[in-house]
Amino acid sequence: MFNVKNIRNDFPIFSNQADDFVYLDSSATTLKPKRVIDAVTNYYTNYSANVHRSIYKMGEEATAAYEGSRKKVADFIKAESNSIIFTKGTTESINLVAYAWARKNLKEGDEILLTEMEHHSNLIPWQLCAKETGAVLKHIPFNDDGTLDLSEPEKWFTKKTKLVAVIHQSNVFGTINPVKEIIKMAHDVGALVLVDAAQSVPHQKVDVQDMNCDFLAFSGHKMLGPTGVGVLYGRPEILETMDPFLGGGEMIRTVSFTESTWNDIPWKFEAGTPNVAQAIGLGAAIDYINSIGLEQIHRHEQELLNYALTKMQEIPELTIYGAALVRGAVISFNVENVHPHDLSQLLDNDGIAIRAGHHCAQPIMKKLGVSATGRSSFYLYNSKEDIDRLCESIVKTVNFMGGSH
Ligand code: C6P
Repeated sequence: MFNVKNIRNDFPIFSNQADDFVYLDSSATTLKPKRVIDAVTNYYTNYSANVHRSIYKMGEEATAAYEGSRKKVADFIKAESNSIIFTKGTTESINLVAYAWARKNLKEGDEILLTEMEHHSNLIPWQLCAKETGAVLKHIPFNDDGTLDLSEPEKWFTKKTKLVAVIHQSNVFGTINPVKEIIKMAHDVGALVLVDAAQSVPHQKVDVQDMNCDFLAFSGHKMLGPTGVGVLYGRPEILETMDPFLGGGEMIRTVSFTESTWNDIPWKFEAGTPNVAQAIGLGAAIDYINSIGLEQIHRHEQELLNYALTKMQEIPELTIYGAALVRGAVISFNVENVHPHDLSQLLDNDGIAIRAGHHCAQPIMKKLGVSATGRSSFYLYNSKEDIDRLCESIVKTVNFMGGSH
């Protein structure tokens, strides 16, 4: 039985905030269960050695825990361990591909295909890369309901398309894009595909074999893990052909003053002392998610999403952006005549944390004709009562601002 009350007991932050604290900003970052905090503390308290180089018991313990986490991540997305690179987060994972794969493989006139609903971290690396290589950027548009307009695939997937980089679940609309279909269309024209899975891996089963993507990027801190750790999955045969991203210790096999040779994948891409504690914490986060069950978490979130959509639609002054049928538990909205920053502040007075802003997706805001939106996002520790509190507080704000209620 999925029991939110028990789950909340696993998150120390609920004891340290006010009793009526409601956290609805898990798309930005999630709260951390005690198990993750303990795993990080345990590493620093009991075996805080460097990895891959310390030939003593404590060092071997640290290496085993670090590499053990890699295996947990690999199993979580149905990949092989050598295809899992630890990075700082989704942003660094995408930049790694833009530097270590794209700059080597793209030339003038090649096309990088993105969508209009990308997060800045899946836009800027490609803008920088296009400037340097002469590659051309194209963007699949989104419809009014926040779904991708894939009605004219031949317009987007051409012989010139060399890389498709697409968001799996929108951090603004919640839309879950048909990535399998997109990957098939990309592969049919010989392009590789990077999936930005920052908002999907924490909330639904992602199987890279079944999806058949070439790269997949996500962040530990959005899936109950520590900040400062993320993942790049890369198809091993592609990773083998790539040059390193960063140079330094541990990513080499031999070094002279003029020449070096590289370590095996994935270590070729992990220069210097890695984020050992954070990676170990991410392993603990995956253990925790598995102990609850990702499918159960997903079902709970979908229930919350449907409940929230129904309740929020009852508030006439509220506009919801995005109406995809297949979507995750995130809702962006605006309240008539209330700036989202003011709304967020007023909700905060009632102990409710939502995000307000452009959500690192300014092109989406521009197309919607707004400067910002409010956004509430849900995870396993949220309840229907949280949503009731949100709606009550929104209505209170509307009344305070002179609305019709
Ligand atoms: N979105 C949000 O509130 P980092 O910062 O590297 O961990 O993740 C970047 C990122 C990439 N792609 C998507 C789809 C994302 O949602 C994010 C992070 C947060 O929506 C912070 S802006």
